[in-house]
Amino acid sequence: MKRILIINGPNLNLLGRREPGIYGSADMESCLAALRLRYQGSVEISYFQSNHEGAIIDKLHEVGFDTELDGIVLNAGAYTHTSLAIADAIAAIKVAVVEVHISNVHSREEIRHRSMISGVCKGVVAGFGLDSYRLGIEAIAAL
Ligand code: CA2
Repeated sequence: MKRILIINGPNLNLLGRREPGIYGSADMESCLAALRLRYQGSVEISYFQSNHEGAIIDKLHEVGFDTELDGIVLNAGAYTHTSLAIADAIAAIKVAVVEVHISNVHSREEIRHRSMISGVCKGVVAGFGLDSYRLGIEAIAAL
C-alpha cells in the first residue's frame, strides 16, 4: 500500500463553485472520492487544504520526515508563483513533492509562468484539469 498526501493551497476550497471555465465544475470532494475509489487497496490518499502560507509550511514539516509517506501532491495555488518560504520547506523535507496545477499555467498570464517551487519538486504536472492530481499520484507511485 502506498501512502500519498494531497495538499491544496489558497482558494482551491472554491473548486466547483467559481470559475468553471478555468478550473472545471467538479469539486475537490468528488475528485477525492473518485481517486480513493480508483486506488482502493493500493494507494491511501489523505488531504489537506489551507488558505494560509504558514499552515502549508507547517503541514510540510509535520509530514515531511514520515518514512511511511511515499509522496506529496502539492497544488500550492498562487503561492506557487510567490513563495520562497514554501520552496525552502520543500527543499528541507525528505518526502518527495510533485507540483500540480489544474490549469496550464504556461498558457495563462506571464506571472503564472514562473514557479518558485518547481526546482525543488520531483516534477510538475499542469493543464489536465482535476486529472492532474491523478497524474501526480501516478508519478509518485512510479518513483
Ligand atoms: O491551475 C492551478 O491549479 C493553479 O495552481 C490554481 C491557482 C492559480 O493561482 C495558479 O496560477 C494555478 C488558483 C486557485 C484558485 O482556485 C479557484 C478555484 C475555483 C474558483 C476560484 C478559484
